[in-house]
Amino acid sequence: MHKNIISKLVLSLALIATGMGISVAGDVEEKLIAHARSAAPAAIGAGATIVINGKVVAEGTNGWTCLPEVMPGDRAPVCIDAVWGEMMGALGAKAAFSANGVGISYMLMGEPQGSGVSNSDPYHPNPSEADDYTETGPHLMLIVPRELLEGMSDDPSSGGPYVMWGDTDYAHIMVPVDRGE
Ligand SMILES: [Cu+2]
Repeated sequence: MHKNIISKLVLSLALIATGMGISVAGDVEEKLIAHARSAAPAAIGAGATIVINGKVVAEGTNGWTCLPEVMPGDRAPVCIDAVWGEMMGALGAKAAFSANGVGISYMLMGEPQGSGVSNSDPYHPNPSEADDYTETGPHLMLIVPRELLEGMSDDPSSGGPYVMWGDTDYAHIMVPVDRGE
């Protein structure tokens, strides 16, 4: 029991360290890596580069990148391709972005409860209070050239694909999927 408390303490300290951008201990890092890879189908996750706190902790071979969380602290794992990498970089820097081609990302684990976003405003100061707060289960996300978004629903409750952040440079299509379990 004593040992258990200590290992819990070590774990929480390591998680605090993660939030501060400090390298994490080995077994915690392994868990975060597995958590990151779980966002995509196994074949993609296995070959992906893993980035934790902006640092590459495992080099991949297939051009995909998996992260243990999208926004700091949300615990929502995501695997992205190069176009998504560019878009997320622009999103983080509040910089302009326009898609020349298709970008694909996977969030097959969905988002932990309470970690959703405003469907219109990526920078909403308090997303859970937003009128258009949305939380999505397992899904894919597609970036396409803007003109292809025309006429597509932006209603997250439609049950089908919908546009997220449609009036921003970071517009993308959310595609709810079933994990088939
Ligand atoms: Cu989205």
